[in-house]
Amino acid sequence: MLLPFHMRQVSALRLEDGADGTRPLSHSMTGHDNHDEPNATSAIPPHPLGIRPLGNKYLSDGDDARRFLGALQVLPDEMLMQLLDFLDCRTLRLFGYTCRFLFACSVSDDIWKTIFLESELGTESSFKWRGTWRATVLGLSPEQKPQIDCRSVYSDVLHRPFVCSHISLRHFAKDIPPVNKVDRLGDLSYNEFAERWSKKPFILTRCIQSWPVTRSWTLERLLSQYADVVFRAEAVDWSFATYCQYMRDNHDESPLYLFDRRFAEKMSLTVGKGEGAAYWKPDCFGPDLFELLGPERPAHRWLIIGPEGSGSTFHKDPNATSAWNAVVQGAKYWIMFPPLASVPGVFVSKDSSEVTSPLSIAEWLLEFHAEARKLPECREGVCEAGEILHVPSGWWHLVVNLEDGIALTQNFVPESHLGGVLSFLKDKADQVSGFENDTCDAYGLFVERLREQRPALLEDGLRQMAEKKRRWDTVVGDDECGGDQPPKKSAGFSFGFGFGDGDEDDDEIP
Ligand SMILES: O=C(O)CCC(=O)C(=O)O
Ligand SMILES: [Fe+2]
Repeated sequence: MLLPFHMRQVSALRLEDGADGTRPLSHSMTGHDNHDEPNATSAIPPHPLGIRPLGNKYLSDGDDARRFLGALQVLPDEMLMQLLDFLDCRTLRLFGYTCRFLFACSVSDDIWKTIFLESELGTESSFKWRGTWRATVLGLSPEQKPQIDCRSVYSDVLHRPFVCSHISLRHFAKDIPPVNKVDRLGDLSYNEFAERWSKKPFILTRCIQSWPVTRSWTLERLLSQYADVVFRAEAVDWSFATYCQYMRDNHDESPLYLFDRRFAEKMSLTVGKGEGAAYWKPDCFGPDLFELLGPERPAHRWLIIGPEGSGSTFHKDPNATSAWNAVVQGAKYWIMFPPLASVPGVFVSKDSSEVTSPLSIAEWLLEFHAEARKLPECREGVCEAGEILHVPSGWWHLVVNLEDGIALTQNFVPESHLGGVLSFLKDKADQVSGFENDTCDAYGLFVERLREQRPALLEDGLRQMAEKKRRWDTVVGDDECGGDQPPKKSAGFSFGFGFGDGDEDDDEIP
């Protein structure tokens, strides 16, 4: 995964009804909703401490807790929170006891997550998860929740994460405009894939039913079989039992996502057709050219488990690979854009090595989903349990779990994308990822293996690569070519987005 550099979008919330702040938000923050329709924010409960969005302050004639901050009043809320990030656990608690506003800041669970990760607990794989990072660090029981009345605290910075962790994500997966819908097919042959589909996203509804895991894996069964197996979930390595406790009882805006690439070894699974196999790669995607690298291939398969609301923020998959993602339990909403599209709310550095997007999936959905789905390049779909989705090389995607779920994913290099992968390995060597540390020339290694085992294909790939470069140079002129930012469309610009029969060239640009 290409990890984005996150940037929190802080925008003012609209005024909330109800002077006591105990009523749920009654209207959307996006301003696009019909007031009679339930929307993403209509079921949000009142904040447990009574914290309210900033806009409420201007209609209130009651207390304003911010006035008791003393000299710290000059600092905006964002900066106060950053300041608190520097405090250790004890100082943070003491600071929180000095006034109501700082108390509200000091119980923010994001700060406690950092404290957890930096403490000894952060390196343990099994411990008691207590519903919040703060309760877990401090060993608090459910009755020991913070109880201070914070109804005089008005702050978007403090209220917004609460909104984001309670919005209805299903709302965003509904009413997909027909032109946006990702194609849904039964199954495909390799020839059909190679000829028509390798550059398009699609969902196969009858492809993975024969996998043993499709019939046998549920979260409960995995828990009974693998409770003590330690899996990677972002920055932590937790036993599956611990992760399940977390998954069932957390209020994080971006829940920790279990994403483990050594799962087959850890669970003693056999992958690939044969006696006792748990699952195998579907035939339709054909040969995976990175298999020529044998044990030197970069990381390519992952077990993905997460609660409702977890998922992946906008990214392109590593090394210009394509991918498939099979849902074993749950359902995932996908929103995708072709390689050259500008995705609303996602900013890419000139060489595309850095991606800046809103901190959380919920925040992107609230701020940008309505605008994004109006774009002609947008593709959306829900991949249900028993279905598998194809992500073509270079496509942007954001994925969110609509239910607690299990998925298996694999990245691969189909013959039709060989030129794009070779270009990436050669021209973006600094962005190549997933190889063992001692592979410093991934391009050289891949070319060598292709030359030994598939020489004709290598010639083809090198031709594709040279042709791409020639066309790119013609369109942008030699010195303008700094990365793969889409060129400004001009009369002479001729790259398609690949919505025809799939043979337009919308690959990564050299
Ligand atoms: O299931 C998901 O969250 C999507 C995973 C993904 O996009 C990836 O592995 O690159
Ligand atoms: Fe991905």
